[in-house]
Amino acid sequence: MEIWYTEGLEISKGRKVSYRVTKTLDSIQTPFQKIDVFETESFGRMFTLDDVTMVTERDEHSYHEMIAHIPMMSHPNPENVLVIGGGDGGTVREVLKHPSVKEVVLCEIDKGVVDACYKYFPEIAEAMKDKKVIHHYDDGAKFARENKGRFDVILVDSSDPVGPAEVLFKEPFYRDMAGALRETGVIATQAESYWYHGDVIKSLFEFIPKIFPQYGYYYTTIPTYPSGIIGFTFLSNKINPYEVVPDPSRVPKNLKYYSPEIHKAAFVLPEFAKQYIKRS
Ligand code: SPD
Repeated sequence: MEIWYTEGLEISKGRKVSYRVTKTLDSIQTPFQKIDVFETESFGRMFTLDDVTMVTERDEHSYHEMIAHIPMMSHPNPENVLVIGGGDGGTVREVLKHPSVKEVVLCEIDKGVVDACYKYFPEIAEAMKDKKVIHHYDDGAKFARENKGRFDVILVDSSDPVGPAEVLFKEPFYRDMAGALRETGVIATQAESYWYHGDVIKSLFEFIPKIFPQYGYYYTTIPTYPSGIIGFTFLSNKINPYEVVPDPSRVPKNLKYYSPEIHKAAFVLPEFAKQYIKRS
C-alpha cells in the first residue's frame, strides 16, 4: 500500500500538496506538538510539526541560508546572535559560518524538536553542539524580555501562526525583540508567503513601522513550503535593508543559495505584494 503525507497548512483553503512516503521513521507527541519524520521519494528525509512541513533534506538550504545570511551580511560585525525556534539546527549552522560570531543563543520552546533532529538529521543538527551555542528551552518572548540590549542579530525561525508560534506574530513579541537588540542590530523573522498569506504579512506591517525605523520584506524560493516561496521581515533601528551593499569577501564559502546578487534581488517584490508592506 502506498503512503502519502499531505501538507496540513493549506487544506482549509482548498489546496493540497502530497509527497510519497517511502519509509516512516518516527512519530512523537511532545507537550507542544506532534513531530513526524519520514523518507520521501522526491525530497529525501522530511520533518513535520503537526502535519506541516518544516525541513526536507533536499531544499532546507534555501530557507536556512536566507533567514541567516541576509541579516548577518547586513550587520557590520555580528557577534552575539539569538535564534528563536530553529530547533532543527539549520539556522544555527548558517550563523556559525560567520567568523565574527562569539555566541549563538538558541531559544527553542520544544526540546523534543532538538532531540528528534539530533537523531534523524545529524548533518543539520550537529551545529547545535558547537561550543559557541547556548541552549535555552523556553518561551522566546520571555527570553527576549529578560535579555535587554544583548544581541546584534535576532532570527525568528518559527513555525506558522497557529499553535505554539502564534504569539511570535504579534506586536508585544516584536516590542520584546526590539528591547533585546543592540542599537545597530538586525532582526529577521519568518513571515510567510506573499502568494498565500497576504493577511499575515499585512497584519505584521500594521505595527512594525511603529517599532522599527528601518524595515523591509524579502523572500526565498523553496518547493516544499506552500506556494513555493516564503518571506521574512527585516527589522532594524539603523540599517536600511534597501541600502545594504553586501561585501563579497564576507560571504561564507560553498553556499548553495545565497549570493550578494540574490541578497539584493530578494527584496524586489511583485507589484501586488508591495501593497502588504506599508512604507511611509
Ligand atoms: N510553513 C512552514 C514554515 C516553517 C518555517 N520554519 C521551519 C523551521 C526550519 N528551520
